[in-house]
Amino acid sequence: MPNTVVVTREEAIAVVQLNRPDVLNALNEELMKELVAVLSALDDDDAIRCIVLTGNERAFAAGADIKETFIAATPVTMLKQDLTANWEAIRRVRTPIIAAVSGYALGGGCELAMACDIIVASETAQFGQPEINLGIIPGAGGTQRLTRTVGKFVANELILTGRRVKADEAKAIGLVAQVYPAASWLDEAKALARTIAEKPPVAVRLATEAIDLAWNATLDAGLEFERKAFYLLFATEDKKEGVDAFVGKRKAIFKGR
Ligand code: DAK
Repeated sequence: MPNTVVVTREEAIAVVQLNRPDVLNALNEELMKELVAVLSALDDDDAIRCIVLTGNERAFAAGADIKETFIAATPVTMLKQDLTANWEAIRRVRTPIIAAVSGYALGGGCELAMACDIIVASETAQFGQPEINLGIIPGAGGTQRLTRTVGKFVANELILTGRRVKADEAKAIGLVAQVYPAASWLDEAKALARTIAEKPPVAVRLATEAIDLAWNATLDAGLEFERKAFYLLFATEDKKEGVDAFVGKRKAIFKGR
């Protein structure tokens, strides 16, 4: 049983809650390891079609655990620890992950949300990359993912000042897909997950892979992948089911085949 994350399965969706509330879900090594183990296990489970990653009302995560990770760290200890391995493992998860953010998503917390496929937020959410105030810079993808998301000029302003942005601004700059009322943010995130869980899983997977490629590849390579993925889906039972259901004016039931 993990100590620092709580997993709840609700039919085809799973909710993974970061659970170090006393330190605003600061990401220490134990939490990162447990998070990777939990996400990888859910990813291997065909019954789970969408994951909601969340914290609590006060914090999604306030970043790396500064006390545990940074006080005694040297370049060599950090290199040996290979902190990046956990983040790479999260990136390899193919089941779509919705980051449902309430309260603080700072530093590594913001980077963790950006490692997910969709970010939704409570109106109380605050995002930021405050590393500059510690004499460092984002190290888990922030300079790259935030810049690809909001562009160079907004990214520089946020990363060089450490300024926090509230939910509405985060939505306006494209970091957040939806802002929900504080009373219902998690229910809304779960409803979104259920909607995605009803879609054809192979198409969902190929769509997220293609969208990720838009960050990584040239336009030609991305278009080529999209085209092949599009053709491939014509071999699935779910494509036949989706088209048959449309023609028959009924709801499609997708099986991931
Ligand atoms: N680490 C450890 N403890 C933390 C913490 C953190 N990041 N954030 C909060 N806490 C603890 C506080 O120390 C406090 O503990 P006690 O004093 O009660 O023992 C408790 O949580 C409650 O926090 P506050 O008392 O400070 O609460 P406030 O409401 O006054 O303030 C705050 C909330 C979020 C504004 C404030 O706590 C804060 O500024 N926290 C630090 C935020 C921050 O600077 N985050 C960025 C850290 S750097 C990498 C992977 C990851 C990273 C880098 C590389 N690789 C793969 C290479 C990530 C780096 C970072 O995230």
